Amino acid sequence: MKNIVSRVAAIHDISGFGRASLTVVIPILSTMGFQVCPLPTAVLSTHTGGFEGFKFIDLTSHMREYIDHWKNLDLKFDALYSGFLGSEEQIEIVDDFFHAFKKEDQLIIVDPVMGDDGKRYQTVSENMVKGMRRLVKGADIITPNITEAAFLLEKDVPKTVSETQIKKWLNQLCEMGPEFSVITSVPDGLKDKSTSTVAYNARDKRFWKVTCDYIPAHYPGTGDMFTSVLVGSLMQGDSLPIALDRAQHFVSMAIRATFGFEIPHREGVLLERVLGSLKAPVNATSYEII
Ligand code: PXL
Repeated sequence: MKNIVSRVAAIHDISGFGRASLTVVIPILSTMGFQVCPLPTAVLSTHTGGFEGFKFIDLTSHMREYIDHWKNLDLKFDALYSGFLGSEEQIEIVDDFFHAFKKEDQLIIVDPVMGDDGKRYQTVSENMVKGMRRLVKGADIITPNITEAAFLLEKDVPKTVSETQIKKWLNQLCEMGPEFSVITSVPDGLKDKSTSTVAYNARDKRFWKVTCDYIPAHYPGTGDMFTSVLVGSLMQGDSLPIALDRAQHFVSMAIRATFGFEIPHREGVLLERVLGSLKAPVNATSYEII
């Protein structure tokens, strides 16, 4: 039987403080009308971006039994969506999960969470980066930021990048397996006051770009917010450029809602202030074809 409310398996960590991973994935996708079923990869007291001394509970040794229970229940998911993984061994576990739960008319999204600003996150090893290159092969959509795209393609992280170069990267990412590749936080070579999100649909060979004014602030968790809105929007039936537009504008609005306050950046953006806007009809259309 078809799921009455479409269902997403969300393979991410849960960080108790700091608005990242499951604490943003669940509210966003629930608000957009989907049932979120978490498959937690790790439990942390806080995310790792800007906090020291956090408690990190790796759930690797429990995941296969957790998944076996879902297999026994014969659960069906309309989307499989992975993000932050807790260990190198989880690459194989998640890949096996994708194969076991694959079905027709389903989206598989891998957000290859590994780092930002040219650096790996504290818990991400070089072998996890190698593993992520394997995991993305089985995805329909991947959403690295510019640092993660460079890691996947084994390139240096660029300070600026031309349109020709970024199109080449998007193409190379799709050659690894996915049909859609998206790169976020792309520094604009011409206008140093803006960053863009770019995307490529390998089926119809079209490139898209959404540009936003640069706000001089970096908040952890905004990548998880971006991909969650993108997933929700595609599941609602939007096209790739509209989904890109909605996701980028939602994150920009969340950053703007936060930036005027003196809140430590590591606490993340004020998601609760902007969540309701996801219920509004689609009205953002600033994407360009490149
Ligand atoms: O937002 C990505 C993310 C997810 N999970 C954990 C993190 C981060 C980024 O810092 O530390 C635990």
